[in-house]
Parts: sequence; C-alpha cells; structure tokens
Amino acid sequence: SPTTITAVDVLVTSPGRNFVTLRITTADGVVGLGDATLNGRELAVAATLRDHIVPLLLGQDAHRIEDTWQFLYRSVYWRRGPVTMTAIAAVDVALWDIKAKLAGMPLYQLLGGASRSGVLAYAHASGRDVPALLDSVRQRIEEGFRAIRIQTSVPGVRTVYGVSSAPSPTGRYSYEPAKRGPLPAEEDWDSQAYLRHIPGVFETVRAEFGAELPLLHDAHHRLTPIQAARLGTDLEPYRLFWLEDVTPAENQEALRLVRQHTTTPLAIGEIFNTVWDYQTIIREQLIDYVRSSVVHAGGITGLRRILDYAAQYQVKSGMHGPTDISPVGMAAATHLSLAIHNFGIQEYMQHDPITSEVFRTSFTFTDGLLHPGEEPGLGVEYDEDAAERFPYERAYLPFARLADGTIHDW
Ligand code: GCO
Ligand code: MG
Repeated sequence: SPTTITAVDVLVTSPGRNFVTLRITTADGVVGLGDATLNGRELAVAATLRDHIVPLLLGQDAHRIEDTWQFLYRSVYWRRGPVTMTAIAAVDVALWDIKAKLAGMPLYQLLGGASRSGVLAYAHASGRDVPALLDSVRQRIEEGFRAIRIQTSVPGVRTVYGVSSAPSPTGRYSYEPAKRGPLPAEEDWDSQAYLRHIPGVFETVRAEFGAELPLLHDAHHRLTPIQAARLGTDLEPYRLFWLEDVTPAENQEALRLVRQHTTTPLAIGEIFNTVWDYQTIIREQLIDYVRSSVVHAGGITGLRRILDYAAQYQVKSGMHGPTDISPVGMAAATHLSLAIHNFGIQEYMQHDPITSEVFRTSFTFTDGLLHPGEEPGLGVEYDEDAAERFPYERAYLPFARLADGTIHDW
C-alpha cells in the first residue's frame, strides 16, 4: 500500500552538538522525522534503532501509530528506560509527521487544533557573577523572552551547572553542558554554599526586573529533601514560576517532605520516561509541572498520556527544551504544547545557529511565544548533505564531586 514503510534511516550528525534523527519513508515517498537524541549516550539509541527496531518497521503501515507504539513497548519485554523510550519516541514522532503530511495539516491540527495563540517559552540566563547575570537577563528580554530561568555561579564553587564559562564560537553566550572529548569534565559542588547564595541572587533579580517577570530556577537534582524544603521556603518571597528538580529524580516520595514545607511551585521529570515515573507525585499533587519532553518520554503518544493523567490533578506541562532536544524534538514539543489544554510553559534554550544548516524549521518565536507554523507535518526538513559535513564527535555530560572527592548528583 502507499503508506507501507519502505526505508528507515538512523542519521547521526553534529552541527554544534550531536543529534540522532530517525527518518521513515513510505512507498509513496512521504518522509517523517523523529528526534532520537539522548545526550551523552547518542550511539546507544542509534544502535537500538538500527540493530533492533528498523527491521521491525520495514513493511509495516505508517498509519498505525498507536499499534506500533504498543508493539515496540510491549514486545521488547525489557520495558521503559531512557534508551528504549527515546527510540520509541523517535518512531512515534516520525509516524505523526507522516500522518500529518498525508492529511495536509500541521501536526497540531491532528492533535485537536490550537488551544492558544502561541506557546509561552522561557529562556536561560546565567552569569559568573550577579552583574553578568543581570546582563544576561536583559539580553534575553531584548530577544523577546517573557519568562527567564536564572542560574548563577556560587562563591567558592569552581564550576556550576547551568552557567556558561565562555561565549560559543558564534558569539552566543549560552550554556552547553555536553563537552566534546575523550572523558567527561569534572565539576565541583557544595550544597551549603549554594543554599546560602541563591536567595540573595533572586532578591537582586526581582529588585532589578520587578514583580511580574516569570522567573524559574533549576536545582538539578542536588539537594536532600530537607535542603530542598529550605530552598523552596527561602525563595518564597520572590514568587518563582517554578523550582525544578530539587531532589534526585528516582525518589518520588522525597517530594512529600518538600511539599509540606513550601508553596514554591515544583517541576520535575526531564529524566523520566513513562507515566509510571510520575504515578505518586501526580496523584498526591506533589508537583505543579511535568518536565518530560516528547523525545525522552515515548513521543507524542507517550507524553500525551502523561499529560492527560496530569491534567486530572491540575498539573501542567513544562516540556524540556535544552539544546540536546534537536530542532525536530522542539518542533514536536511546539505542536503538542499548542494543542493540549494543560499547557504551562515551554523551555527554549535555542540552538547554535550552525544547527540550522542541517535542520530547516518552520516554527517561529515572536513576542515571547513559539508557534509551530502551518507547514504540513512537523515542519522540519533534514539536509543530509549538510549533515555529512558534521560527523559525530564523542561528548559527555559532566559529573560532580564534593570538596572531599565524593561523587555527587550532577
Ligand atoms: C534543563 C536541563 C538541561 C540538562 C541537559 C542534560 O533544565 O534544561 O536540566 O540543562 O542538564 O538536558 O542533557
Ligand atoms: Mg533541568
């Protein structure tokens, strides 16, 4: 039939950073793209797709999205996990791209149509000291952002998550955690120094930019429950939009203690991959925002299931959108964010300009809002010739040690 899958390609490229893309082609020549990028473990997903999943897709009907999702989820037997769920996500998104192209509609139309005029996006601002941070916030506001994530250095700590140390080759002063090279970079950490420093930073940012600007912060899984409760309480005067990943992600119960102590809204889940990771924290209303991306939580199909569950408990979306979500993943996020009812906010870290030599996108960013555009499907094209100019380079995320050498959560 015309919608039979006749080719599936796993494409690895590194325009500015590594990306894995799945390309599915039907007998009629309709092409769908899915993002399969798992930062620092890219080739594991590429191998799962190439060696195990591609043979299962050839000859199948591209229209059967739900059945394909269930087949890939249940037939693996070893369910869940980031590698499997990222691979499933890439297939799922590529099939949605094909279905929307065949329908002649932008994907958000198939997902129920627009629920809003645009998708509120937040940017990253960071600085090695407070004046540099304030400059970074100003720059983001000038770029049009209406919500800003604040990360800053901590006195006495050499390198801190979320703070850029140097401008990129293209001049953009942005933070990129994955470092090319044979070994991961070692960073250091001191939770007490961090807890002492951060509230004053937010006090200064609020004093400078006023009460209305939505401010976010990411604690990147580093605190114990009682430390997280302290931070949430200390930040209450500054009315954060959210405080993200305060405790390590494995322990859902940890958030009970945090929640008892603070009204600072909580977000978690960028490293979760199924609804089961959220079971307790959504049912007990321990969080306010779901951080999962389309890419790491089983695609449009997987993430929509999580968000429908979340909606029953007034929990909203806050999809992960760092540079390690490729333009394909960002496009999918924008379509889904436009369509769902319980949208909260969308992270938009912005790719290095060189990335657009490979990925041609049609989503737009205007006055603080993302819009997926009106191209049929996802609205992303992959330039294979350009991609070949940027071969894969091994890159690792950093890890952290305390002053006495103990490994800490990064
Ligand atoms: C975020 C994230 C990222 C991650 C990165 C790891 O909130 O955007 O925490 O910065 O660290 O995606 O690959
Ligand atoms: Mg985060």
